[in-house]
Amino acid sequence: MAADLDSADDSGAAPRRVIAHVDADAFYASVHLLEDPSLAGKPVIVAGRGARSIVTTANYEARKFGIGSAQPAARARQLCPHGVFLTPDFELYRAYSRRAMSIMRTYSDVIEPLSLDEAYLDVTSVDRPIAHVRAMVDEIRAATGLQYSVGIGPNKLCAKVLSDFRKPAAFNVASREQCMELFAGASPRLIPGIGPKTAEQLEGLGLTTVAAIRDAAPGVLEALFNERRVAELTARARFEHAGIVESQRETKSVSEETTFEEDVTDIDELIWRLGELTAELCERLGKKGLKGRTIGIKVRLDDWTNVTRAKTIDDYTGDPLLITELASQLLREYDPPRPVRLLGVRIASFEGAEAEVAKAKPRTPWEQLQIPELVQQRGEW
Ligand code: TTP
Ligand code: MG
Repeated sequence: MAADLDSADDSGAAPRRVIAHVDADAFYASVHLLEDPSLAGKPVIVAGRGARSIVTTANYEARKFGIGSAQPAARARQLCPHGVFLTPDFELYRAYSRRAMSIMRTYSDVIEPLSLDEAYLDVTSVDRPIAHVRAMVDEIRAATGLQYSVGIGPNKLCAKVLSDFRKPAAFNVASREQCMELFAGASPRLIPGIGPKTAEQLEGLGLTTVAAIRDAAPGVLEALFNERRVAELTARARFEHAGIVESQRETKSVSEETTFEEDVTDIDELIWRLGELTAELCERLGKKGLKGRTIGIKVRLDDWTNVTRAKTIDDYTGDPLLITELASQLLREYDPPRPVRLLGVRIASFEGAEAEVAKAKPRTPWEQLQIPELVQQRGEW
């Protein structure tokens, strides 16, 4: 059965793997519920306070009212006036995330956190990977109260899609072939790497399901996409993915941005705000021990035009005064022609970045690992 996991395995093109993707259920909302048990059973919505704020997440009680991430908070209030609306508390989320991730690290050395509540783990080298991951989420639940949904498959793509299937408290294990079968009729939007724009283009071609992309007649996809993209889309529809779990993700850039309550036109005010953002940015840089030499700004105008400008200097810096000065120069040079809705500052090209990548390279020799029977455990779900 193990040989069925991935056709690429049979050809020897890709090493055999067992990848898990774990994602906390209604993460921010769950944290608030754990901190305040009196919220149990109530619809809880986490959103900012400002007029333009959006919903970051809502618990499953609130989702029954049609509330979801990225919805305007005002709309959520209409949909669920009796809901409990809370403002985000990132310190608290980070604390829960740290505890959960530190338990994960005791279960696998090869772990790639994607966000506070989400990570890939490579459990190829474990004897009984399914039981292992089950024990891990049980331990996290016992220690923190957080419930994670789990997907386990032969690659990151399968694992990711599986963890999102039948949430909350999902625990899905499937081979690549089973994923193809399971999600054949699903919208292409389900597949990471197929965004709303691509999905619309695919719909224009009459391809409204994952299976339709996989089975598209030769030339159909080529009408809209270049050769490389066609190969990528077809591979994704077949749940093929060669990416490895990157246990040490390199920080490529650090940025801070803010959306104003009211659009700002005055350049001096913008520069003052840039100074504030840079101070926060430098604090984060300091904590990470990073210095960079590319400084950039991001400006979103009131008509949603997005503009970025960047400049690379000779020496690495983490100095807020210097960074503010360079960012201000970029802003003055651009001279926003319309009121500004969002302003951001970014730093990249970090000192020692190349050395960090080199250090991250040596990984478990996948080729030597034996995969236990994954598919046979199907009875678990
Ligand atoms: P998700 O894992 O996408 O969502 P979730 O954990 O709230 O719910 P699910 O049960 O479907 O996994 O995101 C994790 C957290 O990231 C989420 O709790 C809040 C935050 N977030 C935002 O701030 N904005 C967003 O648009 C999304 C999707 C998430
Ligand atoms: Mg989540």
